Formats: sequence, C-alpha cells, structure tokens
Amino acid sequence: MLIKCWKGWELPERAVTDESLFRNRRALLKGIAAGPMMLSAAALAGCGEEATAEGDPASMLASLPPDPSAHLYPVKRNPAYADAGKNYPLTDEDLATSYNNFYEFGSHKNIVRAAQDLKIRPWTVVLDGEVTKEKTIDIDDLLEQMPLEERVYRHRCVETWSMVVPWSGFPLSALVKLAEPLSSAKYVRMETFKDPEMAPGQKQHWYPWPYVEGLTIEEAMNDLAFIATGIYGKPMPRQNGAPLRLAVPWKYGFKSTKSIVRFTFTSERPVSFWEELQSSEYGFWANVNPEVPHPRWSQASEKPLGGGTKIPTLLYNGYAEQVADLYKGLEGERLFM
Ligand SMILES: Nc1nc2c(c(=O)[nH]1)N[C@H]1C(S)=C(S)[C@@H](COP(=O)(O)O)O[C@H]1N2
Ligand SMILES: [Mo]
Repeated sequence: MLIKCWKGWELPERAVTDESLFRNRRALLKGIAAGPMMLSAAALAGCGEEATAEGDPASMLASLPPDPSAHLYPVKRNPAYADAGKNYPLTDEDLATSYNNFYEFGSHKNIVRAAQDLKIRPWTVVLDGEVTKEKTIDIDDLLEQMPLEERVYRHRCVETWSMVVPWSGFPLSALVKLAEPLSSAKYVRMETFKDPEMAPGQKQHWYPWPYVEGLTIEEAMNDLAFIATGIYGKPMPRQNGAPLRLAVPWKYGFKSTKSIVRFTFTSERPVSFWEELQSSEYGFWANVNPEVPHPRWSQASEKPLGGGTKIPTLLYNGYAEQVADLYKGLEGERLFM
C-alpha cells in the first residue's frame, strides 16, 4: 500500500486536535491498521524525515534504558496547584508526550523519534554569573536535594494550542537560593544544551543556538515558576525536555526552555532565542494576554490538544492572581509580546 508521508508542517492543526484522529493514533500505536484515517495518523506516528525502520513508536520507547531517576516518581501532588485539572480536563498523556515543540530535533511537532537521541546522562547543571560561587551540579544530586512535588499547570503555546499537564519538579526559587545570586543580578538566563551531532536541528545555522530564555529574578522567585523534571508521574521524556525544563504557565510556551544545562545570573536582560530571531513577534516578557494579538494572528482563544472546540484564552493564562503584581510599574514595557 502506498501511503503519502506528510511532513509535520503539512499537517493541518485540526488533524492534531481532532479526537477521532487521536483515537486512531492510539490504535496505530497498538499496531491496529487504522483504515480511512491512516494518512494523517501515519504522519503523527513518525512518517517522513524523522521516520526510521526501527518499528512502531511504542516499542521504540519501551526499548529505551530506564531513566536513572525513575525511582523518585511519582511525587506528591501539591493541592495548591491542582485547580487547573479540576477546571479543565487533563490532556491525554499520549498526546502531551507526542505532539511536541523542540526545534533542536525538528521544526515541526513530530519529533518524538528524533528526540530519543538526546543523551540525558551524564548531565550537569551550571549555576554561574553574578553568584557568590559558581557551582556545577550533577542532575541526580540536584534531584536528591530538591523538594519534588507535582503541580497541574495549564500551558499555552503562542501558536494557540494549549494543554493541561501534571508536571513533577521543584520551584525555581529553590534553585535560585542554591545559586546564591549577588544583589547585582537582576535576571536569570537559561540555556539549553548545544550538540548538533545529537540534535540535528542545531545544524540549521540560521537559528541562534543554543536556545536561550530568561526571567527577572522576581519572576524566577515567584512560586509559580517551576523546574519540571517529570510529567504524568514519571521522569521527563526526552521529547518534553528531559532531564529538566522550565514551566512558567502564565507566559507563552516558548519561554519554558527545555533540557537546561546552565543558569546564569546577570545584571543584563538576556536576549532569548525567539527574540533574537524575530523581536517584533516574540519579546522578553511574553505574558499571555487574549487582547494583545500576535502580529499575524489573534490570541483571543486557544485549542486544547485533543479537544475539538476552541476556548477563550485568559489574561496571564488564568494565573493573574499569582503574577499580576510582578508587573506593577512596568506598564511601559511590551509585557504581552
Ligand atoms: N530548548 C527548547 N525549548 C523549548 C522549545 C524548543 O524548541 N527548544 N519550544 C518551546 C515551545 S514553543 C513550547 S510550546 C514548549 C513545548 O513543550 P512540549 O513539547 O513539552 O509541549 O517548549 C518550549 N521550550
Ligand atoms: Mo510554543
């Protein structure tokens, strides 16, 4: 049978969020021929450049060596951060871990296979810049030291899809305290690994690798700012940004940097990856606001992954109570871009 292999970027958005297709994808994962939906299901399952002949994605993932931090999970859910899951349905795990944005492994959403080349051990995290003393910490030592908990957060991508997922991890404030920044440090700059041999997207030289993001120290100290090391009660899958990534749910998803290797404390505002590429569309603050459109599309509503219909987008993605105060006196800034 000849099946057209769609490229990730050829996939219409509705194909990804449509429930019947999603069920079909599950059928495909279980090895059941999927009939009329086969075309797009094949695209979701890894047809195209990323596809290799090593079998279906489920068995490919099952054949990976176990994550060395697996024994730490699941962790206890923090009831103060469970509301998102009550008010909005939790995104299905299969979908949140197979529809990904991770340009290091491809500029489309179908990077699960490619991302399995991400080498997650050894992994060290550097805390440097304007700090009392520079530190380098092994990820497993860090995980042992940090107060792990689970939080259900909403995630709103600037492209207008959204999800609700249970992250495991620890407050970013705990890491800031460990770093002991000097009072001169006003920002924390977060950097993803750089290894073009491992992550072929990084061979695309027109992108300003490595991926960089930044927050003010006040934002980083806000209790909502979270370092996620797991999802759905398990260690973080590679495609979602193993072994540690940021989760700042009141900002557009691109702020939530994946696979971080360095936290640098600095008095200068970092220029982030997307800001450097296109500052007229992606700024430093990037707080969610339905009333401030992206130059090329409206931000008024969003499409939950796996859900058929759009829902209204909320100011600060629904987290205004926790974060609006951070921006008092900054009204002159482009806070929502
Ligand atoms: N290093 C890195 N981090 C990244 C990205 C990326 O391409 N590279 N994409 C961002 C974007 S745009 C989104 S929406 C989220 C997607 O996270 P998910 O794949 O876990 O849903 O990761 C963010 N973090
Ligand atoms: Mo995004």
